[in-house]
Amino acid sequence: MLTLAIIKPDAVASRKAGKVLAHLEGAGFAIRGARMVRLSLAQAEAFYAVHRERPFFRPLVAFMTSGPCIPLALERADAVAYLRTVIGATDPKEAAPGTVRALYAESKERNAIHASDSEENGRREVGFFFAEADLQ
Ligand code: 3AN
Repeated sequence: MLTLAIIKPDAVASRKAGKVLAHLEGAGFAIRGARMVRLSLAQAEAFYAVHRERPFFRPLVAFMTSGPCIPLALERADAVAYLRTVIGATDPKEAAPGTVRALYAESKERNAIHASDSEENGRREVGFFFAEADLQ
């Protein structure tokens, strides 16, 4: 099963992308797709469309377009649920010790990594960044 992760602009800017990637591989994920992209405003708004009405939508879009990020298509058994466990809670102050966000996130917004939250969203989000032919 595939899921989508994004190493967010904060982690790329602070040169933690390699550590995050190593953590994901260490957790048993195989990298099937990887890119570095700078999201446009329209792309970030479309990706986070489900959050359009939330108070953090504008700052979230501004942050996600502030610099390059690294979308990853990751494969593992039970990939979607397992990656959620590996990244930890949205707010690093609440994230379990040893999770990606506990280790590398700066704040609830600048929180190092995105992960799909359901199998349906996983399929949609992998398709947002990768054509079938791009997946290895
Ligand atoms: P998660 O990334 O843990 O699935 P979501 O889907 O609820 O969290 O939120 C999407 C993104 O929006 C988060 N990764 C985080 O960057 C940001 N976010 C969520 N809730 C807040 C909040 N209360 N304040 C600031 N940013 C938030």
